[in-house]
Amino acid sequence: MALLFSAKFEDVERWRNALAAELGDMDFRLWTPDGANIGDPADIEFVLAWGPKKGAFKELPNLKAIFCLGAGVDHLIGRDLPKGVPVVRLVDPGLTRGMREYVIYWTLHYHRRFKEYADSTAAGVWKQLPQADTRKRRVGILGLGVLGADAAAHLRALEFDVAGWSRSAKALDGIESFHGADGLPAFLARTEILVNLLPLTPETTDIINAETLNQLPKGAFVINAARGPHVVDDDLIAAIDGGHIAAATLDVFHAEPLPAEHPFWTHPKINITPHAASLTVPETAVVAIADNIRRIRAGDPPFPIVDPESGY
Ligand code: NDP
Ligand code: OXD
Repeated sequence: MALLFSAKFEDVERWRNALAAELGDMDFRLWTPDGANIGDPADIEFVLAWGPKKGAFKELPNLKAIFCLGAGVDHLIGRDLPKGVPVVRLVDPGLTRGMREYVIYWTLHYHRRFKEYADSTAAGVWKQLPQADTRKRRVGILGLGVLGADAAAHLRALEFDVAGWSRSAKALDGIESFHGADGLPAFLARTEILVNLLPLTPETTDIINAETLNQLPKGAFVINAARGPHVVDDDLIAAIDGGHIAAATLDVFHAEPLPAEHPFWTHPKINITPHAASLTVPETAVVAIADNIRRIRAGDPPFPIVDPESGY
C-alpha cells in the first residue's frame, strides 16, 4: 500500500525523510504531472497534495484519505474529489507558530509605528512618537479557527484588546467573540487592526471590500494572511488612497506570484510578503498525518475532516 505525494514545495526529499521517520513502512510515490511514478493506481491508499489537476483522483480506486499539504483547502475543493473519501486539513504546530509570529510582528509594526521610525531613520531625524496603550489597541481577527484562535490568545497575552469573528459563537478566554453576518458590523466597528485568517469559501470571497473597509474606524490597518480573493484589490487601494485605511500588509494575492505590474508592489502604504506568512513544516506536519494514517488503519476517522458543505 502506498502514499502518493504531489509536491507544493521543491523539497520532496525533506517530506520523504520526515514521512519515513514516522511511517517507516510507507511506500512513498511521487505524483509528477506525467504520472510516471504512480505504479499500480490500486496500490494508492493515501494522497498528500496541495492542488492536483481536476479529475486526478478518479483513477485511484482504493483511496482512503486525501491529506492537504496546507491549512487552506481551497486548492483542493472543486477538483472532482471522490465521494466518501475524507479530505483531511493540515493542523501543524510549526504552521501555527509561524502564523502567530507573522500576526504579532505586523500588529506590533503598526501599533508601535515602526514604519514612521524607519522613515525618520532614513531622513536622519531623531523624533520620539507618543506610545499607544496596548490594552486599548483593538485588534480584530476574522476567523477564530486553529490559526485565528492561536493568534488571538497570543495577542491577548501581550495585553491587546482582542476580538474575533467566526461562523459559530466562541467562548475564548479574554477574547470578545462576534459571529455570523449579523455580528460582522459591530466587530468591524471596534477593530483598529484587522487580521484576516478565514478560509476561502463562496461566503468569504471578497469579504474585505469597500463596504466592510468603510465600517472599520478611520486610520485602521489591514493584515491579510489568508487568501488573496478575500480582498477586492481596487477597494483596498481606494480606501488607503482616500485616507480611511492607514496601511495594509498582504501575504496572499488573487494571482501568485503577484504579477509584476500589480499596483500593490509599489504602493507606499502596502507591505507585501510572498505567501510566506507561515509555511508548512514537514517535520512537524508529518506527526499529525502519520497519526491520522494510523487512525484510519485502526478503523477510526481522521481529524480534522473538511466539511464539503461549508468548504473548510
Ligand atoms: P480553520 O478551519 O481552523 O478556521 C477557520 C475559521 O474561519 C473558523 O473560526 C470558522 O468559523 C471561520 N469561518 C469560516 N467561514 C466563515 C464565515 N462564512 N463567516 C465567519 N467565519 C467563518 O482554519 P485555519 O485557522 O487552520 O486556517 C485559516 C486560513 O488561513 C486557511 O484556510 C488558509 O487560507 C490561511 N492560511 C494562510 C497561510 C499563509 O501562509 N498565508 C498559511 C496557513 C493558512 P467556525 O469556528 O465557526 O467554524
Ligand atoms: C496554507 C498555506 O493554507 O500555506 O497552509 O497557505
